[in-house]
Formats: sequence, C-alpha cells, structure tokens
Amino acid sequence: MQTKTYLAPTKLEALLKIREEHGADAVILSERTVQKGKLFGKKPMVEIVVGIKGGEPEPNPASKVEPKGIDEYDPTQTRLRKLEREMQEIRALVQTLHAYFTNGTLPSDNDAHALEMPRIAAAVDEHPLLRPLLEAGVEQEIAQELLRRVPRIPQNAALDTLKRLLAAKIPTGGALPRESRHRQVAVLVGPTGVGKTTTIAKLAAIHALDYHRKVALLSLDTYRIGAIQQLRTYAELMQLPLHVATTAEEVQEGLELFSDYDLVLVDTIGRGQRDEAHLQEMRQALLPVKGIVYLTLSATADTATLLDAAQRFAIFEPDAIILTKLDEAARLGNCVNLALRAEQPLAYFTNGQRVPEDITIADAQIITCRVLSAVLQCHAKHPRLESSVFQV
Ligand SMILES: Nc1nc2c(ncn2[C@@H]2O[C@H](COP(=O)(O)OP(=O)(O)OP(=O)(O)O)[C@@H](O)[C@H]2O)c(=O)[nH]1
Ligand SMILES: [Mg+2]
Repeated sequence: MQTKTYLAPTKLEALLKIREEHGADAVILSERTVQKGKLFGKKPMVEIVVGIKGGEPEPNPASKVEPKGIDEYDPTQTRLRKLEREMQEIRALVQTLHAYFTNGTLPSDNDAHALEMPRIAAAVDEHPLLRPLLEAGVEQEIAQELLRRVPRIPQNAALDTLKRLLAAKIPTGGALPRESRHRQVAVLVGPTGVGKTTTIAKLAAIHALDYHRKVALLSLDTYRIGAIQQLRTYAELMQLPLHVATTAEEVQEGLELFSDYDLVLVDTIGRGQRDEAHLQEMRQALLPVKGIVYLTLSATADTATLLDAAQRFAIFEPDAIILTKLDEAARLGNCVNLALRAEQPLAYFTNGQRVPEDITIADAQIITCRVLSAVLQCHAKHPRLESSVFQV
C-alpha cells in the first residue's frame, strides 16, 4: 500500500481532495493539525495521511490509527450502509417468520432471531380483537372461543362477524306476554338493591296501563321488617291492590285473593342474600307460587359477583334473568360472561330509574353493540396494535 500526505485548511477540503484523486481506494492512516507558514503568518492546517490500495506501503509517520475507509466520512454513504444492514436483518427475519408459519418450526438457537420469535409469534398469533374484548370485560376463555371463528382482516369483516356471533350466543327470552288466557304470576328474586321493586313497578305500569291487564302486587317480606313502603307507594299511584305476606300461608292467601287477576307480580326483599337460612325461608314461603321466576341482577356488578349471585339464587330455580342498571354499567363484558355461563335467558333490561320508561325486553344486540363500541374505543387506544396486526 502506498501512502500519501494531504494538507488543507480544513478537514473537509482535505477529504474532498483525497476522494477526487483516489475515490474509495484511499484509507485514512492518520490525521493531525499542524502549523504551517512563516513565523508571523503561521496557520493551522489539517494533515491527513492516506494509504492507497494497491500501492506499496510507506513507513507509517504518525501514531497508530485504525485505518478507516474514506467513504465512512461521507454521511450519505454511512446511511446507505446502515440501511443495507437493516434490509439484510429484515430479510432474515421475514425468512424466519415464513419458516415458522409454513413449517411450524421455531428457528434454531443459533438463529439471530430465535430469541425474538416467541414475542413476535405471540403478537402475530393473538387475534387483534382479543385485547379489546378483554378490556370490555369479556372473559379470556369466552373471548378466545368467540374469536376462533372471527377473521383477523379486514377490520370491518372481523367486527361484523364478531357482532353476529356474539348476538347469536346471548340467549334471550322469557318476557311476559301482553296477554294470556290464564293468570300469570311472576316473582322477582335477587340481591339487595338491584332494582327488583322498581322493575316490578315498571312491569306493573306497562301491563296495567298500556296493555290494560288486571294487575295485582304481592310483597314477600320474610324479614318482617315492613320494608314495603316503596311498593305500597307505587300500588297507590297506579291504584293496584297490594298484599303483604311473610309465610307460605300468607302467600297462598294473597294468590287466592288475586285469583281473577291477569298478572300477579311478586316482590321479594333482597336483604341477607348471603344468609343461606334466610334464602331457604324465602324459598319455602314462595312454594305456593306457580309462575315464572326472574333472577334480577345488576349490570354494574362484576362477573364473579354475578355468577356468585346466580349460584346462590339457583334454589329458586329461576326461569329467566332481568338485568338492571345497564345505564350505570361502564362496560358490559360481564353481562356477556353471565349470559353465556348462566342457564337462563335474558328477559328484560332496565336502563334507568324512570317508571315505567326505563325497561325494555332483552335484546342481545343491545349488549353486543355496547361491547363492540367498547372494543372500538379500545382500538382507538391501541393504534399500534391496529396498524401492525391488521396489516399482517
Ligand atoms: N340507574 C338505575 N337505577 C336503578 C335502576 N333500577 C333501579 N334503580 C335504582 O336502584 C335503587 C334500588 O332499587 P330498588 O328497586 O329499591 O331495589 P330492590 O332490589 O328492590 O332493593 P331491595 O328491596 O332493598 O332488595 C333505587 O334507587 C332505584 O331507583 C336502573 O335500571 N338504573
Ligand atoms: Mg325492594
């Protein structure tokens, strides 16, 4: 290798000169600043010694410096080389992914991407709607089962299929008919404060005032605490008869009293649902009732609480579920979990305190739409998830 020394006022000028003369054949061996000129006219100059590829070496005049290609001083060249390296890495990664998804094999340990694979595979394997569904409160197992039949792309098709599947999976039914040839009796059981009495008032108003049926009210107060004022007020407002019972005999009396009515709505006092003995006492008292039993649950409760209540009130052998306070529930994934795990269909939804307006016959679409709007909001919160995974 030949060496040659260049002197210029600046490093850039020296480098330009070197490149002009030798192109990529020159490698920098040393570089220093030297003072050049007469005594009073001394100026700092940059001195660069280069080795020219193919030439004979000259004794190295300066300290030992790792030779560098002249091109490394060109920022454009440096960037190009970096891009080239990245392209090679991406190519290798794509090949690894391709092998993984076509053969199902993980790359060997000496593969540069072996460590990355579990993370990448998990991200690609995970359905893009899984996380949003979980955030909407749907249980992992249910979400995964649902998504097994939902395409990943395009997003609209995925959401449409999910909506259809979800709506089809939520069982509904058991609402009271508008009319019937025989007297109907409906009992509402459920935890304290879920809205049993309010729902009874709503049903009573609709059936008495809108459907012109003969409606009577019966309140089961096994606690003998006289907590019937609320129902008494509704009864007076709607001018409906009310009978209060604490034992099975008194319930029987009430039913006989209302034998020529179209609909008897039975309210129960929800205190002490954790007290097995009291629930049993209530069950005994309700034995004379031959009618439809509604398990009333609040949509504001979490899944575990809902399922726990469903289990406790199973002794009443409910026929259908009334979900209350949908207006207060932040997300309805819990209702999906309940609907898919409980044995009974959903009969009514209540969505406010107004009597009788805030009640509707259960419609799976209502829950589905609320869950999906939560899913969409969740997507908005995870734009990276959407863009990276939907485009795979
Ligand atoms: N936001 C909202 N509030 C409701 C709804 N239904 C009932 N409520 C309110 O919930 C509270 C309790 O309602 P109640 O009807 O007394 O509940 P309950 O199940 O009879 O209660 P207990 O008899 O004590 O077991 C009241 O303030 C109701 O106005 C509803 O759909 N949405
Ligand atoms: Mg009540």
